[in-house]
Amino acid sequence: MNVQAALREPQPLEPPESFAADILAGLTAKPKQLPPKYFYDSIGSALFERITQLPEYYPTRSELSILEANAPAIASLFPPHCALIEFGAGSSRKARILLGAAATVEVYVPVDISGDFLQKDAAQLRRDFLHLAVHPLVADFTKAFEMPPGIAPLARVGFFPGSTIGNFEPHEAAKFLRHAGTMLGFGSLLLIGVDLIKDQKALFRAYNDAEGVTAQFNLNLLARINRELGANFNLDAFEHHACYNGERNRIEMYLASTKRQKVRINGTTIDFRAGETIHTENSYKYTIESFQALARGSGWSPQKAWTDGLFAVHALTFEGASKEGAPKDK
Ligand code: AVI
Repeated sequence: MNVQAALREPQPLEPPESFAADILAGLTAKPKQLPPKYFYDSIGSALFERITQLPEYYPTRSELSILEANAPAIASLFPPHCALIEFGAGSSRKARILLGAAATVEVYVPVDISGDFLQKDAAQLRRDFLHLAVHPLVADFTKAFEMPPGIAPLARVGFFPGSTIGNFEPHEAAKFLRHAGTMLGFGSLLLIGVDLIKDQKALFRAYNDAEGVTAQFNLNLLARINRELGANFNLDAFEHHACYNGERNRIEMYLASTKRQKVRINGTTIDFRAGETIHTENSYKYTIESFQALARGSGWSPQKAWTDGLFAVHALTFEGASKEGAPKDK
């Protein structure tokens, strides 16, 4: 599965009941909403891969070119004898740029919820980087997981590309950053890709591509519910909507019912009004400064940010518990 997203196919770590329960909870909530992590079954992951190649979807190209143009400067921040831990690895395309530039990385630990792709990719990496030990880990990287014992003596560098952090609500993003600090340890380095606030037309186009791939990606969520839960969504009676909310600095994605209709899921009937929406995703955008402020509040000290004006790659070092997160003095 060739995706960089963190919010991907929940199997095999999440039992199917939790998919059904989450879908029913979301569709009976007011207003209706569905968790974006369920976009990434194998069809959704392939559609996301196509999104990353669309002319309108600049983030992937921007991030790759920032990493390529600045690889030596980024690598100069890596400590000697270190392990590179990638959160939500998918394909190692971006990590390869770092691995090619940073000779001090001894172990690469890609962490992803989907094991198949990780194993295949690890075999190829071992052939391409002969000095490198590769320890793929199948885990939900938003929760605590056990690091491979072999990396205990090594310094840790975290890598979280793709602006996946933008799909978290800001409080969840802060929580993830604190968690990453705990997993990586005091003084560790984190490289994180974050999409920038920009011209609203460019943002609108990136989520409303002419070919309609983002619409297919969004609608695949309903198709997945039909496939896996035997539901009867009529995909022709729902439309993809994506708009930029300038007050909250986020793209919001919805599926809108084109008419009044009923849908059956697992023995439950869900009513839709004409025009009623299901909120499927937020994609938050930050300025360099607003992201650095979020990072500081989560215990990270900003070192440097590289940008092409559209996207930013931040280097942060972990300084420990932030004021909000720190245990109270007795
Ligand atoms: C994975 N994530 C960073 C993408 C984004 O841009 O928020 C997901 C996406 N949704 C629609 N297009 C791409």
